[in-house]
Amino acid sequence: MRVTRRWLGASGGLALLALAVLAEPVAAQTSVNEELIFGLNRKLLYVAIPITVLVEGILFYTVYKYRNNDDPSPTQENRRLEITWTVATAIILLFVGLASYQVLGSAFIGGATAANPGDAEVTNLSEDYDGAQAPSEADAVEVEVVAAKYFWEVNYPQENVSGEQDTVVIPADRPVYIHVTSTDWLHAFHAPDLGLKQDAFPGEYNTIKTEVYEPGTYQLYCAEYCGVGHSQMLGTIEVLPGDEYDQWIEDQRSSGEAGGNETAGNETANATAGNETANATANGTAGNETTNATANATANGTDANATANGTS
Ligand SMILES: [Cu+2]
Repeated sequence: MRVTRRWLGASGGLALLALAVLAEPVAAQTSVNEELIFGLNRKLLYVAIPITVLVEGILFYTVYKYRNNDDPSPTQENRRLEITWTVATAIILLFVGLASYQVLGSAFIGGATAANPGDAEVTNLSEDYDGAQAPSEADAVEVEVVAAKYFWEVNYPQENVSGEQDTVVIPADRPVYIHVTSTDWLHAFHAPDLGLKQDAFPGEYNTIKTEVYEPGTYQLYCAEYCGVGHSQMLGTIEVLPGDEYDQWIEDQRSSGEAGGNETAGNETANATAGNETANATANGTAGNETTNATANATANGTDANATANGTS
């Protein structure tokens, strides 16, 4: 009776496992990173499932077959069996090692350094830190993401576009290098749908490389507990088709040069300042009126940005 129940439990478990694997939709790959990570996951599952089935099968067969054996004797040495399981295990581990190495050694997963150890300088970043990896491709796009409590500042160092907040705009089908850093303490840049994750350390840059296939909007999270505002430290990654991205960058640049850009209810202003750094945040609620104003200004004799949102 007990054995029957175990059999039922076991076959139920295996059926669930098989269902989980089969039911997993073969979703369209969103990025190279995601493709590599889930490709490895699938490869390893193809190895793990037969092993699980084999081991559990032998286990339950043995339990059932010897259920009435009141006088068990230990197994005698079986050299052939020992050699078989040693060799089989070695082959499996070799496969797992090689498959993982292929993915971890890729610039998209192991860091841009892995495939591009050159020391080409990344210029025009907002902080004077080491660690940023320069692209090896001519058409690559570079984005600087500076984490701070509790928002993401996004700059485009090669385009002289800076001060975007919480929205990372990148083109599809082009290599993108994201230089991640922090101004206060630990944060982590995490976009699970794109297979992107990188720590944001104060004092250094970490570069992640990606190439996204699917234009769209993806959620960006902070994946390192950083304080009371951590759960609100969200952003989005807008992936635009290549030509739309070029147009967008062009718009940002010209609005920056014009010194101002206005939309109803939203105001963005860029000013030029001498040698100063200023941060101001003001929130006010009065009667039926809510006003949020955030101003960030960083200037090395270059520029200052102010963003103001008002709803009334
Ligand atoms: Cu955080």
